[in-house]
Amino acid sequence: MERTQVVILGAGPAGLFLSHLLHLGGIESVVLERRDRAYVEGRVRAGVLEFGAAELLREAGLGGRMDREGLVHRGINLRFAGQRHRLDFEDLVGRGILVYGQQEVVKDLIAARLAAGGTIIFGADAVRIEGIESTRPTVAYDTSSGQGELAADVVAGCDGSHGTSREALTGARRFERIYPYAWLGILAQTPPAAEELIYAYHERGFALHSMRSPAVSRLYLQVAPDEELDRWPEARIWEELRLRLDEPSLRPGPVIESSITPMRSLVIEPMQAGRLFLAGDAAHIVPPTGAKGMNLALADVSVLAGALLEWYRSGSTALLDSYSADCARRVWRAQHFSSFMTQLLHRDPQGDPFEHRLRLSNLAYLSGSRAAAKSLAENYVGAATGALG
Ligand code: RFL
Ligand code: PHB
Repeated sequence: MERTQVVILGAGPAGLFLSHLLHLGGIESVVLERRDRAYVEGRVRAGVLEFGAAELLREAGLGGRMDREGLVHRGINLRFAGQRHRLDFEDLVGRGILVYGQQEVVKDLIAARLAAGGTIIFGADAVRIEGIESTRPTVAYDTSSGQGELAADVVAGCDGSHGTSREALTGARRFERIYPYAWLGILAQTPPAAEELIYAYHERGFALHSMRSPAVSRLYLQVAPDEELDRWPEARIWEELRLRLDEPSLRPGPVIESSITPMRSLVIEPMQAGRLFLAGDAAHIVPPTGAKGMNLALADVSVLAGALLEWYRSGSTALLDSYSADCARRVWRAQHFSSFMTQLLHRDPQGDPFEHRLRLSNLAYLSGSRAAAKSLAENYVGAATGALG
């Protein structure tokens, strides 16, 4: 059986960043990833980095391409009742956000790990975690050429929302909420219709205008949770975006990628049992409306890496013991904010007129009151817990 110090399940932002931070601290790890490298690098997901998350990447020496190609945004726009209102985050809370695709973060992390001689085993599906209550847990994994097994001091479950590590975490509580909405997302070869993000609340449903570069737009539409992509030919998607976003400069362009994502909130607590630690989507899922998922994943593993380094250095388990509680504060704030943004901006599927008027009232309040706008800004940029700098 092979041996390493930390075995990490999953080469998403959480697993890769953890492996990188451990390496910087002189600790060896092996990353097991179910998919192949091209798949992982091509998967289109999140786009917004909080100020603090971008800073964490910079501090770890990963800011080069991010700062050259990432788009600095000072604020976002809310659109409702036929008007667009800008929330200027820099003015409200003194910081903005960085629009840089998750797949770019993942590419940068893989390149850094491989350049430093790190081990990422692609095509390795972790199937069994054993011995988490002992000092020598093991992970068995399947590859196309047979089964392998790794022994380690610690197992980090960074295997996302459909991984296996969550099931191995015995005795944890599960908090969950399902929403009656899904997002149809497209990546399109067309210049963004505006400089910043636009969150649009419309009688036809929510729409979001985002981007990846000056030539590539990322756009989303609220659809029913059981909606099928086949029912959305490109012409229908563009027409619906035109109606809901109401941006005269929105131009249809070739669609590079499209997918439908159901929305839910989930927290597993505590995020640890014995020598198994969960991080990122394996431990918690947020609906994407608050743009928090990738940021939470990066924040979790920076706490976990710090705790592991301290343990290897001094033998003290104090930081490992408080890992879950230390993360929970940020996780629950993000859960509340993501749930709030989701309820605020999505059309009630029953079309309840009372709900509609409540949403319009709150949107008007957020656009008109500096105190209300400041609260949203503080949460959006990740300053509401004070924990990310
Ligand atoms: P990931 O990225 O899902 O990575 C987990 C990895 O584990 C692998 N895996 C396994 N490997 C080995 N053995 C097994 N048994 C395995 N099971 C799974 C998987 O193949 C995968 O490579 O989780 P991680 O690292 O925790 O990162 C979390 C983020 O990916 C996620 O929170 C964000 O994408 C959420 N999200 C957003 N987050 C933001 O911060 N800002 C955003 O603007 C934002 N927008 C979004 C989003 C997610 C979206 N979708 C598609 C869910 C927009 C969308 C549409
Ligand atoms: C994205 O650019 O993909 C994006 C931006 C903001 C969100 C969700 C996704 O709230």
